[in-house]
Amino acid sequence: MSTTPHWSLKQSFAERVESSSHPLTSYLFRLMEVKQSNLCLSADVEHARELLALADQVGPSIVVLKTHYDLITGWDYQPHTGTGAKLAALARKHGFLIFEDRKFVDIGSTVQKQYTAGTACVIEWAHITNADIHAGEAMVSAMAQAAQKWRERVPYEVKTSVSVGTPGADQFADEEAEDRVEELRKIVPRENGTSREKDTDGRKGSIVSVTTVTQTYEPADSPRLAKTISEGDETVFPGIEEAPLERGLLILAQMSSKGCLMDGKYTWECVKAARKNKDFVMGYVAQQNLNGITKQDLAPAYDDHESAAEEEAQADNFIHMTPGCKLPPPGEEAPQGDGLGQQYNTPDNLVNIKGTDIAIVGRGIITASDPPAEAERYRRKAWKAYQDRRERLA
Ligand code: 6AU
Repeated sequence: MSTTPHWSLKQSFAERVESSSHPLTSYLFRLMEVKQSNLCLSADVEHARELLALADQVGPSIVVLKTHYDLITGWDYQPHTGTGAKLAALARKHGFLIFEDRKFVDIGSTVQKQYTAGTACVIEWAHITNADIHAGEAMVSAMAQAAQKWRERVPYEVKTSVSVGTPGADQFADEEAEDRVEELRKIVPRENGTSREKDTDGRKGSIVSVTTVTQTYEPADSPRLAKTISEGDETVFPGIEEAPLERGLLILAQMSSKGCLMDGKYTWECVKAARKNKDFVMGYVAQQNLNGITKQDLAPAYDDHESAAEEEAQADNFIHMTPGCKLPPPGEEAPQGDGLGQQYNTPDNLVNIKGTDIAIVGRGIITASDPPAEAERYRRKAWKAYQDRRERLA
């Protein structure tokens, strides 16, 4: 391993804004500077109500809120008024990004659907998600492709109402109505936010069977949509503009759990996949900094017949988010594991010594008697670790 620390380890988050190849990473670095925070809350609570209350309380201290939607009871899947939309409103209010820790892993075609459709429609409300790439690099490019398609569609969304004729929309079986909406989506404007078949006021009628269906194109980020959210959070965090609509992926390159089977060869494949998909991959969930890393560092005996990725190592500016983070109890030096395989490190060890950027903390904050105060304590510790790293490597 090279003894010279990679340039990205020495730079401030502000300095890394410019050289980021992903708009969401640039935004996140700026947000981190504005809030003086490199803390992510892992909001693994039982009920959706608890999740929203926690996000509102802890929001000021964090830059990322991480969810596992599938462990939350009472998750409301409604796209404009459900839990995802409410979280998005809180994210705008407090200035944080939402990271759904879905750990996608499957063939490309399946992950595309899991990411952009289905009950949860993760892409609609989560700025960031992650993938375990044991299925191979193709799933990363498949997800990138799906995100790109979604991004092209998102400035305008279709609202469908039946205005003339019978039967009315409420008489369609749900599935039939969905099919009709899908049909209509095919003629929805894709490029530059303009309709392919030009219309005058954004409304267009088309005949479907005996029914006239009217589409209204409405910006997905319209404040009107936010008003349907009961948190009443049309307010926007004043320190920075709203997050860009681009979506980003973190590759799960290393895990914090005891006995994890992700070896150096796997991590090296993650590094190659990240370098190949810079437009979509923001960085890693990892236990160490991987910027500038080579095959020699990770898996010297592995013959992968590819050296191209190594040549790009110098340009790396990926962001690293690290779970398995906890402060030790008073009077103790090191945090203990959870008895279920989770291994913990302090923010100082992760951010200062191992060179990662964002500390992900779950139970360390959630189970505290005063979660907002504890989140502030973690924010200060993780930020100090980042400052100490810069000082140490200057
Ligand atoms: O702080 P904790 O231990 O309460 O929570 C850690 C959170 C959990 C895990 O599912 C997740 O971080 N996690 C991950 C992620 C983020 O992908 C990877 C890993 O290696 N270890 C880990 O704990 O929500």
